Amino acid sequence: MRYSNEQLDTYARTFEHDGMVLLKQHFQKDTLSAWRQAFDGILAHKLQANATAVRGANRHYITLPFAGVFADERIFCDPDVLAIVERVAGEDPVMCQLATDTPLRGSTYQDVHRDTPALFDNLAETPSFQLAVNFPLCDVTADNGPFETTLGTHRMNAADAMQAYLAGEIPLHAIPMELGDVMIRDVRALHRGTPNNTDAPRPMVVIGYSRSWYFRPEVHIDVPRDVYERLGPRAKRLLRYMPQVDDAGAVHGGESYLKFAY
Ligand SMILES: O=C(O)CCC(=O)C(=O)O
Repeated sequence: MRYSNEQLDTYARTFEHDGMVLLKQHFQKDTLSAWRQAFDGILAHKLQANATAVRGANRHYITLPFAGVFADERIFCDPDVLAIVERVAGEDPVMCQLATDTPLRGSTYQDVHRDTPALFDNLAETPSFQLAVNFPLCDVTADNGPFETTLGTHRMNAADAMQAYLAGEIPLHAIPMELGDVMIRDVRALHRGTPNNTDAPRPMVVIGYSRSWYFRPEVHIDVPRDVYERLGPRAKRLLRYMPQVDDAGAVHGGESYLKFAY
């Protein structure tokens, strides 16, 4: 779907106010089903090898390979998503993360948290600089671990936001999602993962976009050189700071990547 400029402006205004927007039925379900099929193999392998980052009991953070179905410009260069990202986080953003969060049965409530500190301590919060674009690889219901978030805390001082949340002044909202829905959020908003009480994993993809000048040393995407060569100009530009690799582990540096690695 392509939104009009007016619709995109409305989404951007909602984002500024709430810290998130939900685009209903935005990505093709058959595309996401192919992601799910490929992800299930990765999940099984990573769980067996004990090779996930654990984000709470039975809750796994797993990066996706930038290859095959996952290196899909229709997803990470989606013009509507990028138009909203640019409206709220400035032109010429950087893509820096392609990963998944998956609670399994036995997962619990996470502590309410932000995903990044403020840019400047003790100052009123700045405009957005780090966004997560989330989309599930299944329907997300009350039973299988809906993401819960506060609204509006992305632009509050972190301590004030936590105090207001603990005082019961700012509620959490569960965000049910259908396969195909896309959430764009400012990662400073207070939020938490919730328990998956079903036997089916609940994978949620996270694509990270940052302001053009913002570098996140804790995440990166290894971009195979042959995959990179086949990408269009917009995709190459988004990935300009990501390392290009000839094979797993062989890093040859993306444009200007090394200059930030201090
Ligand atoms: O997967 C989720 O629902 C939330 C995960 C999360 O917020 C985190 O791990 O930081």
